[in-house]
Amino acid sequence: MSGVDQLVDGVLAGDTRSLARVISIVEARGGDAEAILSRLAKHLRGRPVIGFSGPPGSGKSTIIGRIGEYLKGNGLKVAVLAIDPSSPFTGGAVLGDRVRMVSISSTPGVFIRSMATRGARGGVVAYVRAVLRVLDAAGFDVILVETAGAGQTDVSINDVADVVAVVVTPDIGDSIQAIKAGLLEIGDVYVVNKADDSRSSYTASMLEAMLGRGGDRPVVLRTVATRGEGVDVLAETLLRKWEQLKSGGGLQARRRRQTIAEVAALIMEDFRVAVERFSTDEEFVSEVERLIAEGFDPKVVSRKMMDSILEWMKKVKI
Ligand SMILES: Nc1nc2c(ncn2[C@@H]2O[C@H](COP(=O)(O)OP(=O)(O)OP(=O)(O)O)[C@@H](O)[C@H]2O)c(=O)[nH]1
Ligand SMILES: [Mg+2]
Repeated sequence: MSGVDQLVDGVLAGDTRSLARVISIVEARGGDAEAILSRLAKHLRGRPVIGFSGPPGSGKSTIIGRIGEYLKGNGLKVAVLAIDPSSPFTGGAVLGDRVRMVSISSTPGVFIRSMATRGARGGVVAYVRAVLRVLDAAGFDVILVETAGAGQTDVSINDVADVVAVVVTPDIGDSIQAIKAGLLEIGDVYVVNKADDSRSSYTASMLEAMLGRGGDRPVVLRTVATRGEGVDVLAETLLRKWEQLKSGGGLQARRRRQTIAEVAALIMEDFRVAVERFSTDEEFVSEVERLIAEGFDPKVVSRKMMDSILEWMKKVKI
């Protein structure tokens, strides 16, 4: 049996070590990544991917930890993927996430993984979605994803999750810009966490007013994640929303959109790599210099060179 077969079989059999190893290969786009992903593709189950986004410190990890416990209590296998925007050099916040979620990380049935995406040069959405597919094929019933708020990370939660919860704090009223900065567009459910703060009902009403009226507007809920209050209702609301989306066709539409974005990201990434390598190629450089010397505009030169880059890409199989 080849190494790839062994790893894939391990993942499908629920072996956590094989799973961790496969995720590392996929994350690093290792040589076997394509073969592994192709083998796992036959085993996809399309289970819910629930995203959590919101300002730093709003309580995303605490909520995810509680929801993980709740779902596990209901007999579900849960995976958590924390996409951390913190520096990949220190890994501080990644560790922070691990520490705070420690109560569930040691419990069978909840698998936690952090991914550092900062510093990755492109195609990040594709890496994340590939890891999510691995988790789906591995048999988890629900996958919870944490990302930092809009604009603070390379990965927009809407590009990777089926249903999105935006987690804010009662003091968000003081920073309307934060809400305006894209948060109002991305959520299916809004959570005012830290509802042990007296301003939480005001903030929830304000959010409801800002989200407007109409059948399809997002729900606003309040939670005290540290005490687990409101978390069960939140978990049920998110799963119900997922079921509704699925039966109404919205889920398929979202996933199709995400897949197209993923493929586009991969194509761009391949082009970036090809152009970078090609531009240090002696023949390429002298051809460009020759054309420029002949008086062609750089835009015309780039068009002329595109064909040779494409040919070269086919030959070297980037
Ligand atoms: N008072 C109060 N504190 C809370 C509540 N939920 C979380 N916290 C605290 O808020 C702090 C941040 O919580 P996290 O869950 O790490 O928040 P986060 O959104 O994941 O933070 P980042 O990943 O750094 O963006 C921690 O000290 C939590 O204990 C709550 O409901 N009430
Ligand atoms: Mg966190």
